[in-house]
Amino acid sequence: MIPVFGVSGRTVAVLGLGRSGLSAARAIRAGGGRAVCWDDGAEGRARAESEGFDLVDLTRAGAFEGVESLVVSPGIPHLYPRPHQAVAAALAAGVAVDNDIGLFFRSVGAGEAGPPKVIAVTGSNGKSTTAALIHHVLSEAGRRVQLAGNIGRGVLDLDPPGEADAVVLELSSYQTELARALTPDIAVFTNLTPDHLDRHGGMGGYFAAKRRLFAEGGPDRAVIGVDEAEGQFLAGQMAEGFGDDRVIRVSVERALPGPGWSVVARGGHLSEWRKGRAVGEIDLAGVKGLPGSHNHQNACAAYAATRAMGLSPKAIAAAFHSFAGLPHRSQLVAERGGVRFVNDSKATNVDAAAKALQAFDRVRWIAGGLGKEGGLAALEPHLGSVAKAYLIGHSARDFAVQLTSVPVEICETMAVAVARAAAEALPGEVVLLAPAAASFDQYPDFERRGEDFVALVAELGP
Ligand code: UMA
Repeated sequence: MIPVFGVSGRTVAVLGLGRSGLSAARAIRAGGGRAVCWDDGAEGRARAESEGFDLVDLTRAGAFEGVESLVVSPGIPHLYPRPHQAVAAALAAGVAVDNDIGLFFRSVGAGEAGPPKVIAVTGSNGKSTTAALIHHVLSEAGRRVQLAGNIGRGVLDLDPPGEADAVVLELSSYQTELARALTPDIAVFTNLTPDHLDRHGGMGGYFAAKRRLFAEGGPDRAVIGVDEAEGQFLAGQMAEGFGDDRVIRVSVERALPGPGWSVVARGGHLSEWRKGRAVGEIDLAGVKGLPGSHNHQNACAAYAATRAMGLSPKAIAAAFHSFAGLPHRSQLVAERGGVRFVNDSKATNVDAAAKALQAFDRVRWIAGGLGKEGGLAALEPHLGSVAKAYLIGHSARDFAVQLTSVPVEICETMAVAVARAAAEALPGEVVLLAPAAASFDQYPDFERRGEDFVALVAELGP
């Protein structure tokens, strides 16, 4: 655990007692502070109480008297669509609102061990795979490295790192928006497509939240996907000129001419360019853990970040080949009678689902859940590979109305969808779970949804 710096003898309120909140409370206590905790759910409160933390209902009048700051969990709205009642009370009382990421950056390296190299990854899609891949490449190269953040481990839960160590953080827009300190050495922006718009007051707010990772005086090195206008804009703002080595541009759509530093993947071939010359390359076609063009974008970003850490193209290529991929992201879970079953439960939005669909030639597509703002219109150009859609969850009927160009069947549950898709799939086809929707109508999270798919596929037998 990383003890929080600067809280000794002070009281800090913690709202939300899940993975990030509880680890923050423990780290505040380890730093000599008093954590007063609250969670709207009885389970969260019980967890904190069993560890001896004081519970204070932060929504009650006067709850912030004597409180230095409020640490808020990422799943709790701090501004849009409206601040949680406790956050609103803290803001009204002039109490600083922060999160575990802000506490991490203020505390890491504050002790004698010195600051580690911190690589922070954000973006709409691919940030988990990119962060995990950077972690894998660095550890294969013999570096001492830890991984945390949105990927599932609270950042304050890490072992205190020293100067020779590296830390890789996956950061969501919820986390970057709220953190009061945000100072990575290397910052990575994979891509930007609409997501979480209700939490950011629209697309501008969403981009602004992600951009905070690249604020002035920010990272030594910025790795930026430039296949959308926002990435191009950000790269343009970060670079002094086109040849500025502080920015590494990444694309999977086009060559990037000019004297700058760039990493490009086209036709399954990754190449690194500096001062107009190719200085490194990797054939991605044979890298099993990273199928499809969306994974090639992740590979480019991870390549750029680890090159910026001083690794050779050869070492990076060798590590790519031993990367197994992440659960719930283009995860091949079974092959049965020539039919492959692929779990991409993490495809919670339309863009991620489009990328998953494009990675295969002929797909029995399981989709649905809690559909997001904007509908499925953006998926239309990517439905060519879909033999049939098997629709589940709250949005099943709504998705059926929107999907006019492919055969559909309303299955309601995952069990029915898996059984129907498996029964109809022909050899060479892929049964793909890529919901294009959140999971919360039927599952606690996308992980549980993916696990259900995997278990149902296993029940199909050999
Ligand atoms: N809670 C309240 N009031 C509310 C809402 C929630 O008290 O109005 C309480 C819940 O009762 C619960 C706690 O808050 O006890 C949960 O907090 P949380 O939702 O922030 O979840 P954590 O367990 O702290 O996990 C968070 C991230 N969750 C979210 O961003 C929603 C995890 O990302 C992250 O792995 C973890 O911190 C460690 O850093 C998950 C996620 O879904 C994977 N991320 C989103 C995504 O990837 O799309 C952004």
